[in-house]
Amino acid sequence: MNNIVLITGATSGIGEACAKKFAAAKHNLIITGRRKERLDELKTHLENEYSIAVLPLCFDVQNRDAVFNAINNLSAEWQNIAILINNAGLALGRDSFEDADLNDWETMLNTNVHGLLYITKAVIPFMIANNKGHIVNMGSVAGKEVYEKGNGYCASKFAVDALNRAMRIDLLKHNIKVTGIHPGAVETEFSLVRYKGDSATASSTYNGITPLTGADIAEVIFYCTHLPAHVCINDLVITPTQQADAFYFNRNQ
Ligand code: NDP
Ligand code: 8X3
Repeated sequence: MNNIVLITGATSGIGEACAKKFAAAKHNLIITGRRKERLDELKTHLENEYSIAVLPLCFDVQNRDAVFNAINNLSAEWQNIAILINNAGLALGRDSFEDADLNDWETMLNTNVHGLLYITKAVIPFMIANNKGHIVNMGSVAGKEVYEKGNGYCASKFAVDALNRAMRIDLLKHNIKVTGIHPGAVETEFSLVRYKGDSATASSTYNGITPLTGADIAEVIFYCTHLPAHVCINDLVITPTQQADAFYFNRNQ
């Protein structure tokens, strides 16, 4: 099977939008996440709608053994992964450093950094064997600038930015493209997760702006991964028009 795209965190938001975008272009997909029902629903929907093959893999990216078990046990036809979208991730809390919860920090670092490392390490042997591949790493404006009460989340996304650059250097000899995508405000389940179910605070994140959607980011990732073989976009920062960077917003009054 050709054209296989592995998308982590495909059960909502940007990952789910990527799954729909790539499915519409007839890519076969491996989709991952912890919520099995959502994975199964998405598989059924995409296979019926686009006549492609979808393999759902349910695991927590923080669990190193679960990641390697899932990827190492792929059948030969699913090993031919052309594109890996390292998207699974989260923010937890928006607290000043001295008040922040150690468990929140550990979960963010274990998911956003360790999880990305495990998945990538498990997948790259297939790309190396093919002498080609494309890895897309989901960073953030939070990985470009540190903001107040961003501490642990910013640290995790600065690490993603560093890993993105490090991978590009080390995997150069294997003809593997590496692209960092760094969005600003995208309206997904992200803020609801960050504010632990407080929907009023979560929705206030987008007050007075038209935020990006998961589909906007999926469009950009699709573009980056469909350029000619000799072209690699290294790094992109994408914000809503009403957001300049991690700090400055032009909110409607
Ligand atoms: P969502 O909360 O909508 O989606 C997050 C996805 O990550 C879900 O599919 C979730 O699946 C998965 N995920 C989270 N933790 C784990 C885990 N431990 N193991 C496996 N999968 C996990 O948020 P977004 O779509 O917005 O976020 C996607 C990425 O984009 C994240 O890396 C985020 O940091 C980044 N980002 C988001 C921005 C935004 O404003 N929304 C801006 C910049 C970057 P499940 O719960 O089923 O496991
Ligand atoms: C999500 C964007 O600004 O909330 O990564 O950190 S921000």
